[in-house]
Amino acid sequence: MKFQTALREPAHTPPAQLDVEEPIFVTKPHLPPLEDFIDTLRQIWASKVLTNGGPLHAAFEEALARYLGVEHAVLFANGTLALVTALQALRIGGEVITTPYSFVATAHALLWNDIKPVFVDVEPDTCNIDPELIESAITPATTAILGVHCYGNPCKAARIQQIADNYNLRVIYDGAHAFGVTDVGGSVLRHGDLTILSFHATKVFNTFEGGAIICPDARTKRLIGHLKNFGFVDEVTVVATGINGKMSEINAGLGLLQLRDFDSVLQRRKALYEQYLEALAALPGLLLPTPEHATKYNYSYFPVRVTPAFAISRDDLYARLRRQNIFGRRYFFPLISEFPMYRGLPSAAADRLPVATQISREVICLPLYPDMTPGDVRRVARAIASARDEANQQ
Ligand code: T4K
Repeated sequence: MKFQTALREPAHTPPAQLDVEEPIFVTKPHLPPLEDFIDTLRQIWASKVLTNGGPLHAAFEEALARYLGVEHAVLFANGTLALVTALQALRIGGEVITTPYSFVATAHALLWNDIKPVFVDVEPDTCNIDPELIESAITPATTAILGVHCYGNPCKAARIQQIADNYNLRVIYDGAHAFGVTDVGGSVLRHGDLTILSFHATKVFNTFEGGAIICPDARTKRLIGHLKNFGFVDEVTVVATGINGKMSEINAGLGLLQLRDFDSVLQRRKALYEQYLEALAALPGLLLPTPEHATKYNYSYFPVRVTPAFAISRDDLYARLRRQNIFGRRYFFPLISEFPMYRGLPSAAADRLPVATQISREVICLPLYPDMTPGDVRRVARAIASARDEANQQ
């Protein structure tokens, strides 16, 4: 993805309506028809198998791997537990090189494992860890690189792997935003040693709460299976201090229905995304996303950057939109490196992270979800244009 500059100056934009309209939130989860889910609930009520690897769990795990085009998936209760467990499965310790531009769970998973995060800056076009800055952050304590496919934009995985191979490091990807994304060669989830997914309510693909680890071989899958189930191998054998990371039958049953709907969800997201690009193209100073690194993209977020060339600041625009009942989100502000448990780290200094700091001060993710209407997109675009016009007239 690259942020692109608008090329045209707009004609006069009519002011947004003054009467308060329905709220538009940054996202609204897709859900299958309730009757279909009630059928799933009937199955669960009949079987009384609620969790611990029941039939819906098995079916969803298999269907998921097939749909995503990966070797193996291991289901989890959420993406954070999946990431904590992925690090344990690879026995990662010491220092891990990662990005400050992500949801805080990315780095929290390191602290939960007593690992020291080392932040390196991101690339301006993808918002992902800049591979060319990784080498200078490597120390004798470095064990791994933790990349994030931010907003679903693929990391430069080949370059990252090359560096990891040179220094004998493991590579883990936080693919919480990257459900269904492909690059040249297939699913982006195939990269690295392990990749995690999140199926949280706010994600492109949700199971209310949920997550997964994508892994390349059956042996690792078995190990992760033990780690997410207290370390149990059988009734009397515990091989690790595992956690309870299991996904329940309700979440897995919902996942099966969501998989069935996902292609049409993507089509609707794509149409709205393209409508945004068209509607906002005429606003100079507003940088729009172009997801050009994915061969198939998932349209998970619509991040715009409000640069100094725009009439008002990001925070002013954010506040003005809120007054119009439009609730974009500043994903990701503050940077992870600015939170209290990270800001004392030498790698957290803002002058070492100039690109991430700037993007974080400029970004707003605009509302984008499959049930949004073209009228909603027009309303958001109109509100942005009139915020700018009003400021210009003041
Ligand atoms: N790595 C990355 C890169 C991530 O982005 C995340 C999660 C993780 C790891 C961890 O995965 P999980 O452990 O969560 O599986 C949200 C989510 O809570 C979080 O899952 C997500 N990233 C993060 C980017 O965003 P908030 O604080 O923005 O959520 P919230 O509750 O303010 O919701 C935003 C809007 O969504 C609401 O205004 C309305 C709508 N919404 C939300 C929920 C929860 C609904 O319509 N229904 C709902 O049930 O954090």
